Amino acid sequence: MKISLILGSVSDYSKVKEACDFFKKLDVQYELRALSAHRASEELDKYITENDKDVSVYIAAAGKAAHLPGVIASKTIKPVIGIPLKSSALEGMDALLSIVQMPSGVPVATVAIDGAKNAAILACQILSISDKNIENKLKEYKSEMTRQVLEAEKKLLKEIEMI
Ligand code: RP5
Repeated sequence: MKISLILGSVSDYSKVKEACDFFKKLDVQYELRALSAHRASEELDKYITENDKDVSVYIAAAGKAAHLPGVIASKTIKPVIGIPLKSSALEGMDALLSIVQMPSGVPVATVAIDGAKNAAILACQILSISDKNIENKLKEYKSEMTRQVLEAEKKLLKEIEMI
């Protein structure tokens, strides 16, 4: 089983690289495709039909009138995470509203504008329900995050002479 990360355009790659880096760090299998819902709709449909049985979670990233996550959600019962991207004059609000306002019955779990890393973490959390190895790696990741936050707090408090 794998994570499928689909982009609305190859121009979106730089915005999702941190998700790819996170998957590599945790050694989680993923596949990257760029299949626009508007400009490659037949290829997108074919890809989902042929790969759905092997996909655990879809992540779809798109900017502007971002219909990609919703279209994918209409074709599968696997969880779909949408990443609205800032790629137009509307600063990503267009993509956010396009992705988050799904009709009842067809959910897309929407992360923040340009929130690729959280999308990757959420996808791994979904996989961790049935994968102990990913669960352990996520626990390590969260512990390290907490350690860094507390270290940063201590450094600040020392700098401003509160401790
Ligand atoms: C959206 O339009 C894509 O997801 C991308 O964010 C934006 C621009 O795409 P390109 O014109 O660079 O292919 O559909």
